[in-house]
Amino acid sequence: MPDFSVVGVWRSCVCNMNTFLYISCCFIRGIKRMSTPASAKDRRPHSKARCQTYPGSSEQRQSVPDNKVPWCVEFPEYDPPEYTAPVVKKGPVWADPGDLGSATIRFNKRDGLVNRVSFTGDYDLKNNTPQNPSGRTGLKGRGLLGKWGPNHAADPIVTRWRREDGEVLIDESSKKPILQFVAIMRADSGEWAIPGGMVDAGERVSLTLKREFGEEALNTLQHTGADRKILEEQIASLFTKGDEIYKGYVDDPRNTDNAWMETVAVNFHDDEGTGVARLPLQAGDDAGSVRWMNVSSALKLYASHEEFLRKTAERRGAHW
Ligand code: RP5
Repeated sequence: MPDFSVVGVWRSCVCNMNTFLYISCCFIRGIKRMSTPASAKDRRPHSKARCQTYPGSSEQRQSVPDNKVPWCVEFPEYDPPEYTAPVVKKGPVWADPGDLGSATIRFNKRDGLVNRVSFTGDYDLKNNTPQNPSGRTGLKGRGLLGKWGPNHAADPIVTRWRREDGEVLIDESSKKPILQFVAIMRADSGEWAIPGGMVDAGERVSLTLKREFGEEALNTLQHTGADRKILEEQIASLFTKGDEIYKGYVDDPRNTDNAWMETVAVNFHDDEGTGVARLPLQAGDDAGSVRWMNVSSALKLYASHEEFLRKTAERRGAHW
């Protein structure tokens, strides 16, 4: 029997209001997602960002089922542990202060030299703490990431055609030419990856792309004089023209509920195979190894890098 008392009517209003807010939350997030770049639209729920054991530690994430990843889906038992790696807690120059209460950080803005704007649109703040735009990760804090909110990186995808005796090789099944890209083995996880890196404070992305490629794949830091000049000229010439492949959130295992990776991935293609394609690769900086790797759906790479290579193959009309 309906309760028409003042309390009853009030309860019913609050209850309906909650339902209304819940539906609105999902609807608004849906609209927000629809207005983000196409590259971010077709993403599945992040999975590497929910890896059980946090990288470089023994910290365990709370398990988050696929359907509970979006913040707008209720998950009353959600109470993830908090973890910030000791190296970040020490407060190196690239890290934010740990205590957000006293810090004056301008989230969703360019904050001095630090870019705190997300490619996914404005992210939510809860108690002045950024909320991962891709949803729950099973861990609070910053983990290994220095910045609260987005941590910006750049990924140079350097490609050439696979050739034998000067002829471009065609894959027998797809009848499409085979693309190769410069891959590095990450020293931290041992996984193969694009030689990307973090955008330094105030640095232009175009410079990060060149710098990271030079340091990790050609070991430019260890070269001096004329040698280094030649390498830098070759890189500069290839990197004058690139095709943007992806811009947005990265499903990185270091992500947390409050800190995550975003990147701009750009393809630099040596079509004739006469420039960077011929340079001797040499692993440097935080790369354990480097090599030209065939591009195909068999690739198993770090974070979202397989996805970036799939898009590159599509753009170049190459075998996948
Ligand atoms: C990934 O982490 C990005 O796509 C980029 O490749 C990389 C940047 O981090 P570091 O290599 O500098 O650790 O999310």
